[in-house]
Amino acid sequence: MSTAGKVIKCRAAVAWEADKPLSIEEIEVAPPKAHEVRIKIVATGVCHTDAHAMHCTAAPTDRDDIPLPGVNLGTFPMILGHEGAGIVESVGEGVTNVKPGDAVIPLWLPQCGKCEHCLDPNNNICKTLSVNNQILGLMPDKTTRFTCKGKQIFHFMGTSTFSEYTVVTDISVAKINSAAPLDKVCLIGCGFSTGYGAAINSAKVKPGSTCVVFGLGGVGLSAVLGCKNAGASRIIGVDINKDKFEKAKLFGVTECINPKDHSKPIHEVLIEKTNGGVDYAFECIGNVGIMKSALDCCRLGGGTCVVVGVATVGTIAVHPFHMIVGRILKGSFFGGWKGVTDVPKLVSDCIAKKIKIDDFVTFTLTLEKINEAFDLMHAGKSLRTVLVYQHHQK
Ligand code: PAD
Ligand code: ZN
Ligand code: ZN
Repeated sequence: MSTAGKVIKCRAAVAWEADKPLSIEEIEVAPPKAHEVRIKIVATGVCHTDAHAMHCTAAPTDRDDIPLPGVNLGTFPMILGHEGAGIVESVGEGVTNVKPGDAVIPLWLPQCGKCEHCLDPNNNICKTLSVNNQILGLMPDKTTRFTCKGKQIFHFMGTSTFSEYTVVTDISVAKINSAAPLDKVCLIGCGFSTGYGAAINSAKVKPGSTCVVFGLGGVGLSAVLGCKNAGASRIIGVDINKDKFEKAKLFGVTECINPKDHSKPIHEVLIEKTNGGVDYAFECIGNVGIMKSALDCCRLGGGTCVVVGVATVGTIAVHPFHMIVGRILKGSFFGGWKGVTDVPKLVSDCIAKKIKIDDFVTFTLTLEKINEAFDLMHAGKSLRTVLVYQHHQK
């Protein structure tokens, strides 16, 4: 029996308040309104940005720091998750780009295709992100599609994939090849694309160059793969967890450094090792101190530091002379990809085995085990945990 136009009851992991484990609840998911799409989520990755959001106590409107566009940290109660893949269940009025049955990846960075940023081939930050109420955990009409125990539940990053069903806007959905393994390509929804694109699009790594990647988690190793595929000849991996090194080498890291093994600051170690500094440095941790180290180890006259990690506290203290001598400091949001047009291509590259996405999945769990996925992340044991939904309750 069709569920279109009806409220769907399903399970979701609800974050009721900060610093508490997520709780598995039965929720109600309202039908999609105009220009919205309801998706049956099949699988979702667990990204460190979800963990940041779980531990953020200040609501977006009370924050004294600059809010990250589209990322609603601290909007409790909410349903987290932004690295999912699923099948369109139904669509609202006026939706023409997808139809029920299509395989899709929800996008936390929309692509309206019409604004100046979308029309610029070098800009992926769609202007709608600043005005679509995603930062407030709401749909564009300022309401939510989720309720639980009579309470309104907020969305997260416009995707909320820690639910068996979710509702997104039609500019926040990429239609992908239905032959794709959804329990693997879900990682294209955030971590993989972010790191890989930071090297390919944001840094535009040149063949023969020397790169350093700080943080060898899912995002960092995706950056490593991007550097490797772009032809970098030396890729140095930096992490304080030495257990990350073996796997990092399989992805293309040519040498590993643990800052704990050195008495000198890490940027000095790197400048010495590379005879003057690296061509490209990627910060994939979210620590402002490491962002500074990443900039400091860049070579004079063009060494480029790309900030990828999300830092929820602090600022990068940069002496102007560091920039005058030609170092470049830049950021990367979703790896510079335009979701609607580029995500399907990345998925095709996975199907063609040009990208070995399976290598990033270290654990596969059910929705009930979601808190274990966060424990594995915090213990440094997982590259990515993917939750595969059972859909046995409706
Ligand atoms: P992860 O927890 O899997 O990996 C982080 C890695 O950093 C781990 O291996 C840690 O051991 C290592 N680490 C921690 N502290 C240090 C330190 N002081 N020195 C060296 N290594 C350290 O996280 P992830 O790969 O899922 O995400 C990494 C960051 O990227 C995180 O901040 C996340 O919020 C951010 C992110 N940004 C975007 C974007 O669009 N810019 C998208 C997705 C994720
Ligand atoms: Zn993410
Ligand atoms: Zn746009």
